[in-house]
Amino acid sequence: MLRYWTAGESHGKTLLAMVDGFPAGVELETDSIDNELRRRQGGYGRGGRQRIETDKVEILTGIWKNTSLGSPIALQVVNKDYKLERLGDIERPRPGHGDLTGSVKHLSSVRGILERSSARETAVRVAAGALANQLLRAFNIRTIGYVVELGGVRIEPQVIAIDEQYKLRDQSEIYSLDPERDAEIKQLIDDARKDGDTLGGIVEVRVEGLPFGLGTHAQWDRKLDGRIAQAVMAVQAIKGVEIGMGFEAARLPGSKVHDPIQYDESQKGSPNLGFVRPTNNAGGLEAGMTNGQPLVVRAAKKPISTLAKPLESVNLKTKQPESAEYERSDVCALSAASVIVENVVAFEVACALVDKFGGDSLQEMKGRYELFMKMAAEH
Ligand code: EPS
Repeated sequence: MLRYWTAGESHGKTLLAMVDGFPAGVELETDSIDNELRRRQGGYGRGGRQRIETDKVEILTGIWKNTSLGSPIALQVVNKDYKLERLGDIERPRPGHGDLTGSVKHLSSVRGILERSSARETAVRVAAGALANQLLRAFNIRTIGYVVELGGVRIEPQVIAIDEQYKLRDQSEIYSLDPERDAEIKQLIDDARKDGDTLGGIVEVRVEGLPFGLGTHAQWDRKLDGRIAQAVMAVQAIKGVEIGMGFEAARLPGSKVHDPIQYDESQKGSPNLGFVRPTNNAGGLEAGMTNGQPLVVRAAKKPISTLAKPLESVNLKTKQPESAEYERSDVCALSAASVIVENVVAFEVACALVDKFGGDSLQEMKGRYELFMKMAAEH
């Protein structure tokens, strides 16, 4: 069973992820993890913190001669802006953040809550996901995340080959698949900044090259759609998750929703085993299992809750009305969210891959994968 936990505070010494159940024999490198960390720090609309940090991963354990050992892997991203001991408490909780609810729940300071609930923690979730992605690549499974809507403005994703999508996304400061619209979208963010406001939006993740049968129909807590929904919903500021057609499927008759099944002999050697679908409204998942089609997940991110023009709040000591606290923040961290959601989805897909093909070693997983593909093709 592949899983991970994280530890660390936004302005504490360090951030850690402990990855358990990662198979032995995977060649690991830090460049691709660092690349994701760099992308997470970027995107238009980020705040001052990202000019202080240059996030880099250290793989502290579970590795020998650049190869995973099958033992727990501890990942570290050190905070340059370590100042937790010097920071005071805040008295005017920010609506939308965990300030009020967390401090009441733990009978604690607000500081103790906001430092852990900050989206800074996603740096090590991205590191864990990017590590998992190195396992996925050994099976030719590829992931991409991009922005499809920002501040209510839709940016239609171009349906083209994934290599072309990577190129377009990496040209866009918004991390959308339409860099030509960057100027228009950046203006929205600039306007929000001028108004002391923040903006959210929607990101989409696609995963290609998935075999049939990751996840299960048989038990609720191992259905892959449920696993993905939990992982994505648990990213800071995410308020909605859709798979495939998502909420739109509720508005249409079945004849316009379900993806017809066709067979194309020429594709029988590919992960879809020749079963092609003219549409992919299911988003690659039927009954909690991958169906050989690309996985498509969307996540809705609310605007960041720290506003330069603060909202109405209450002083926790006096109980008198006062404006919420303002601490340095971002105007829009949606591009970062596209990186985070891509990587948390990658981790869940890797978990499902390990569940299906065994997690002791890459060699064994590959053997079982090949055997399954052969048996499924003959089925
Ligand atoms: C973040 C780092 C934080 C915030 C942001 C995410 O840095 P600091 O608090 O030092 O400015 O910029 O946190 C939030 C959006 C939040 O709501 O807490 C990061 O690295 O992603």
